[in-house]
Amino acid sequence: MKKIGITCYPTVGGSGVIATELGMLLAEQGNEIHFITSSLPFRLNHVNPAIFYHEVELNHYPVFQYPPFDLAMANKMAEVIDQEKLDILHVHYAMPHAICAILAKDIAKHDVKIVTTLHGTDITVLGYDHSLKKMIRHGIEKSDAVTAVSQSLVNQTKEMLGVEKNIQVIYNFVNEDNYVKSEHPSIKQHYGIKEDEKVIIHISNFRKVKRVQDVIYTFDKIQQHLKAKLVLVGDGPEYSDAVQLTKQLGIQNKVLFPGKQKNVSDLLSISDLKLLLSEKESFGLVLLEAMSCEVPCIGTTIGGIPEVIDHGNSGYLVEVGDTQAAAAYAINLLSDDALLERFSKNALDRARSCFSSLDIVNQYSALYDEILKW
Ligand code: GMT
Repeated sequence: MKKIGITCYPTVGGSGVIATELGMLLAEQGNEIHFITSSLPFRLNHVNPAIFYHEVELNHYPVFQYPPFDLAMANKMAEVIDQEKLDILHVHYAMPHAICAILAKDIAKHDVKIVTTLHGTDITVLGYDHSLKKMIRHGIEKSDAVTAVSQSLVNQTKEMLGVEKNIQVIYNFVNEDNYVKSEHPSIKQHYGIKEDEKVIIHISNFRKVKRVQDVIYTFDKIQQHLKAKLVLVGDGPEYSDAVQLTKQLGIQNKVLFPGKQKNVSDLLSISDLKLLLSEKESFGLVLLEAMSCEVPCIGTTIGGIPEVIDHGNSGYLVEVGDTQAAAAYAINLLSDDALLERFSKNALDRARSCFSSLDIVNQYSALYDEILKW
């Protein structure tokens, strides 16, 4: 049994989901898990006596222009390391969590090993703010072990930061009990989707990098050839422009905006195809969620997406911005029932065989065991 601290962004987002699901699975395997976060991780829905939650509280002192959240986080980490005698502190993101963990390790009396998982946004941040380069590099180099969610992210990190450190690829996973295709005839009815209409789905936080407009342009071309509805799940900065574009194209009656949803597997279960046409994506957890629910995907050739989608077998890859190619693949797939069925089955097989939660959790456990020997 190991005592493992986990820090992540607890709000909706792939990295928070992975960190939380990992914690819950490690607890099921007999470890003691201590989440150290600013609020309760949104996926933390299991009652398990081996799971603890330590909230980072922030006091507002009038002397500080900006509340020192990262220092409060480091302080809480140090407290938990000493009180609980943590073996491992596993942080998600170098910035700021690895930096907080390194500071906490310096402060704490009890020795702890730091594992940092990179999810991609550290590298995206660098694109905007190069002054943070040394800080991110420090977080990576001072961690006892570093993992990244795709080989592409390893290459990008090494290229942009010039780090020598070994970075191990440990892919993302989904909880197979939650992401499974189920029969929901009534959902289609509730959303006004007819039986003979194909359902195309996109799920994201509507940030610019997700290129939601490309999804809409692709759908516009698809719906000119076959009966279909587009379900755009999520919310974020590009939401209003996305709504506007559907009106401009005159397809607003064919596009649904259900907003943020908790049970996306129910919506995936009524979907025939998933589109993720981002310009940056270190992995694309939503693709794996779709594949696990037997939904083939069309994604862009960037970042880790080609490591998830097996082009021509479980989905297709297109260049960023090539909505023509995305629509052509979609029309071909959605017009051929036998092909669609084969792709759906292949998507599920790939999700279960290449990204099995048990395999991934075992890879993290093996890494913890290895660094604890040092
Ligand atoms: O993509 C986002 O906006 C959210 C971000 C996050 O922190 O969850 O996603 C990143 O981590 C996910 C989990 O590893 C990956 O599936 C996403 O591809 C990655 N996003 C980017 O690289 C842009």
